[in-house]
Amino acid sequence: MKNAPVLKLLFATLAVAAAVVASAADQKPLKVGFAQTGAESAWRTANSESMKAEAAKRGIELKFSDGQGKQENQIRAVRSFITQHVDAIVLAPLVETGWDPVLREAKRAGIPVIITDRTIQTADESLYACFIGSDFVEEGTMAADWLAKKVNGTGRIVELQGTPGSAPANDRRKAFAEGIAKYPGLKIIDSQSGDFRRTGGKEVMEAFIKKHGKEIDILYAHNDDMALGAVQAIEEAGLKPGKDIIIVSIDAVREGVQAVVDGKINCVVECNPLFGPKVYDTVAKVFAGEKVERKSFNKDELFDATNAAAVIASRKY
Ligand code: GYE
Repeated sequence: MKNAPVLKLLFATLAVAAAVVASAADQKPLKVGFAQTGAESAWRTANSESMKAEAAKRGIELKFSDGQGKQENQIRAVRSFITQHVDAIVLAPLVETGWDPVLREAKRAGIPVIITDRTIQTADESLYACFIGSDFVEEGTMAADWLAKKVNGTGRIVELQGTPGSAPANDRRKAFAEGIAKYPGLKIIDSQSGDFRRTGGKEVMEAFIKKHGKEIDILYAHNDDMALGAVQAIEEAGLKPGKDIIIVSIDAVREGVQAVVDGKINCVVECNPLFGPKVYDTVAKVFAGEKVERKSFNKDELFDATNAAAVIASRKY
């Protein structure tokens, strides 16, 4: 056929053009909806910042929703992400239960959901793609082991719990209780929620001091914000935090580590909130249909009087 070379050239040109169009479509920025719990703590602020900054860096179109500490707000946000046809939904679930109906809606719409920060309980594990966060059980165990050593296995403990029904409050409570159970001299004499907030920690600690006075030897707080609020309450009661009352908490936000340096908190177990990069790497993989790890946990450390001063300058949150 006389025209064959011309046709060949034409097809080749068309193929190149099609490839260019396809790759332009590939480069369309990913649209991601992130349903955040709220802004209850320094940890949360750092987590939101990491998610926003990393999205901006990667040219991801991020729809950010602050749930203001209410599950119904987060459910509403997920629904609105579905109607906006986002490519993926990232959910930091306030509490562990009650997500199945809205996750089913996302699944029906073909939108993958990545659970971050806090785990959920579900009857159907296929409702979310994967989990990225910290191991709260490990954190509670680390706090208990450190404490038992510090106080030689004896002391009366008050506990400031996080948000009721949340995975970190549930896991940190249970793991700590199991950790100290080996020491008959360690007893939890009171335990209340301060909702992961500094004001909550201060108020509940004031009530603990009123009720138990000098009986309190130890405070275990599920996060630094509550511990820092409690430090204030302890000082206002004329006692010395870190000496009269031994304090162990979780997160290792900069102010928490600084309090360890200052001797007002004795130990902070780390819970790293800076997982924006890991979340978007995972979103991209899920979107491309690649296999991802079902549950992936950040590596966390522990800071006390022996190492806090050495790390304070390099803390990133
Ligand atoms: O420890 C606390 C925050 O879910 C791990 O929530 C997070 C916890 C964190 O408010 O400070």
